[in-house]
Amino acid sequence: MSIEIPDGLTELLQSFTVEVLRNQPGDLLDFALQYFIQLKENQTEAAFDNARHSANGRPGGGGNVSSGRAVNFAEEAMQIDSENEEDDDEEEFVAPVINRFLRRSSVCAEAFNPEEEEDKEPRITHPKTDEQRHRLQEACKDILLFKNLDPEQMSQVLDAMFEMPVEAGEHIIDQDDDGDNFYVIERGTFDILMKADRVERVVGSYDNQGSFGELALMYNTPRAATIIATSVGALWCMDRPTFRRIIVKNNHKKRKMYEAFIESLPLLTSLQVSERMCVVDVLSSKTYTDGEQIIAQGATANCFYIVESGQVRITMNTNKLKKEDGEGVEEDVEIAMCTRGQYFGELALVTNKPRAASAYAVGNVKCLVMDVQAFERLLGPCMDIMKRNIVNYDEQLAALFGSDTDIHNNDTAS
Ligand code: 1OR
Ligand code: 1OR
Repeated sequence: MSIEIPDGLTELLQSFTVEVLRNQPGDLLDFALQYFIQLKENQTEAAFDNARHSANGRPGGGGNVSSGRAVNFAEEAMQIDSENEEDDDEEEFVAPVINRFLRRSSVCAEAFNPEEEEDKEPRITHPKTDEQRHRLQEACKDILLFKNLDPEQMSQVLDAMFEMPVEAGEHIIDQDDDGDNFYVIERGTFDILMKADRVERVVGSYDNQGSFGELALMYNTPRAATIIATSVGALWCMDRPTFRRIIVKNNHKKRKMYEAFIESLPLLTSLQVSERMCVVDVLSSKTYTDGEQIIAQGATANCFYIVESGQVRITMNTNKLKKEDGEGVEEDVEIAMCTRGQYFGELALVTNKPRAASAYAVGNVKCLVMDVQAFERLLGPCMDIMKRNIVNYDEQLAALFGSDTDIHNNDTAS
């Protein structure tokens, strides 16, 4: 006699088992009861949501709830733990439904006071398969805003994030809207558009990496730009309460930690104090060991660096510059040494060219790193100082290799 396994049973039990293992509930029966009630409620909510999205012409975001498969219910499910991480509160598992596409109607009136906001909001978890978690970790590994988080905070961030497939042409963010989510790009290309004098134009783009949507959440301001997908892609989203509870709180600490250092930087003297604090918000600290390459000559540039501690050796491959008589040994020549408070990696961002030189750590090095979008948004007033230095590079380069050498046209991308 053959017994037919109902469609979805395996996935349903698998998802439930994963949740039991993750939550380690004291009362298994009670947990099961709440879990399955929650799944049922999620199914209803998500079906409603899908209907709403298709009415809006927006894709349903991958939640194929109408198929009735348990695995999809589990993807939709969200849990909110109660406040204290160390408490034995897993027994009190509550899993109210939060619609992951729900947009907050108004957030701009809220004050910036992360200490007051501390842990008021319940903790949010979106269950994920191992495969999803792996993809999420890959997408997040170079996100600067996450670099300063401790392992516990990072784990909460990963728990809270949820996946959102996107279509080409889809508006992820519209300028002037209120901020709901922060987005990390897993794949896909996106344009950044800004309105000036009622004319909207593309001011930048993201190519399969990076993140956006942090500003409205950090500063309780309307969205500063429009972000449109220019290909099919996938995003990971973090809800506003989690972003504020973890990232904004962390920024508050960062400001205290770096205030004096940032004030001391000659490069930033043209910025107002509040602007300098905004610079701190987007900087993250990266460490390098002796000999580690920080920048590769010829590579595409997407970051700017300030040395926090240690020394950074800048080298130039002379054969790459003097290609016509480039026979003989490839030679890396040291052209500069950067120490605490000095910056590097600005040239390629200013000229929009590949990296003109390489950078290596000498001993243990700590650098503050900023991405290209933040560099363009915040360091405009510092451009005069940077350009003066770039003229110096040109002069030194001409003195060393002849006046026809041009670091702005370094087309040695490897
Ligand atoms: P948000 O929450 O304001 C729009 O929503 C997002 O676009 C914003 O967060 C940033 O993450 C992202 N100026 C403002 N926002 C930018 C910019 C930008 N680039 C990306 N975003 N730029 C200044 C242009 C004068 C830099 C353009 C390359
Ligand atoms: P980047 O984005 O091109 C390499 O990445 C960085 O090395 C570059 O920005 C500068 O920040 C830094 N010429 C070119 N780049 C230099 C130089 C330099 N010094 C530091 N960098 N010269 C040395 C001048 C003392 C002239 C070459 C002889």
